[in-house]
Amino acid sequence: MDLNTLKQTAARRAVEDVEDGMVVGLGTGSTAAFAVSALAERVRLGLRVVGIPTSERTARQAEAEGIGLGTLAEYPRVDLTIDGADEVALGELALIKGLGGALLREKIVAAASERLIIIVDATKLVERLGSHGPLPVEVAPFGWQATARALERLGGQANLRAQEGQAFLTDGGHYILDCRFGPIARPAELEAAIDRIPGVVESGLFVGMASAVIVADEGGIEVLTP
Ligand code: ABF
Repeated sequence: MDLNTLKQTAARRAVEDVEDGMVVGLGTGSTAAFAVSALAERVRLGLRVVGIPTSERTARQAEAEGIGLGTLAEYPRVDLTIDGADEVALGELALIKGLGGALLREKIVAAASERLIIIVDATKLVERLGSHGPLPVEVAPFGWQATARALERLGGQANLRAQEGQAFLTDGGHYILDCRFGPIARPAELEAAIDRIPGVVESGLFVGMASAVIVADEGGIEVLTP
């Protein structure tokens, strides 16, 4: 089974939890995009939902596929958000998110949600966060070099994310520093320390937020709960 089939399998399973009349947070990334498509299929069959997109990219996809969208101003309480992740720590189900560049809106929508369902293929599971890749941290462009130095004092090697020779800009007009911390022993403590740095807008550590993680691998689907 290829990776896309696994992502689609997890996405379809998550969308089964959506009920008529729900306000649904729509995640970002290739796995979440499969969930948007699966939800759109159900909408075409008569399911009524309002989608709260976590990025401009997801908003465009959802609109193109026929899902009606709303905002957190109109719907401050989200019933269920379905989103992907870059790494999932077994056990407490803490997450690294943000390689897709949408971590701030993803975290705002997740925090407004009754339930956050994370969908991943099994390659995203780790013993300790930071084992696979960097931790993305969204920062204000002003003085980002000073913010990077402060992150390095916490032990992370910070690199400004670039795209086509320019600093990558998030939907909110911020930069992203991809920080290599190596395996992270205490994600909640690191998240709190990062949040205290002036210039940090949000970190890609999502601790204590996932209600469930749906993992697809060759053997089928497993639903992990914290
Ligand atoms: C979003 O998309 C992000 O939080 C995460 O960075 C990324 C995962 O993308 P993919 O599903 O393409 O691996 O969920």
